[in-house]
Amino acid sequence: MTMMRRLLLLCLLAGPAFAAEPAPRRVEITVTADGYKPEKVAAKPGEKLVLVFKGTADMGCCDSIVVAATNTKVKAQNGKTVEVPVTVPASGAVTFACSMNMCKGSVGN
Ligand SMILES: [Cu+2]
Repeated sequence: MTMMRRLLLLCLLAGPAFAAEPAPRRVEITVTADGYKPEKVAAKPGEKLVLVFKGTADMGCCDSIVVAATNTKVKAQNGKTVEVPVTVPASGAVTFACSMNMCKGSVGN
């Protein structure tokens, strides 16, 4: 086996270990009739997160959550969580709101 081949083989074997991405940060957001808590989540441009919406007994219309950037609609339920993965854009933020656009929140800077 030549030196080149040996190096190539080593790279192929080591590759996947280096390519593995860290798990996205999980952020818990409590849904209340008063809005989303927290309603602003600080995150870096390009950062991947999982928004974990936690349902409560009194949510009003805030329970229907729309993430416009990914065209995602979810419904929060009392005592349960619903997860929405998001990626923060290079500039600005990912916003989410209830389907009536009354309760609002954002992830980014
Ligand atoms: Cu609403």
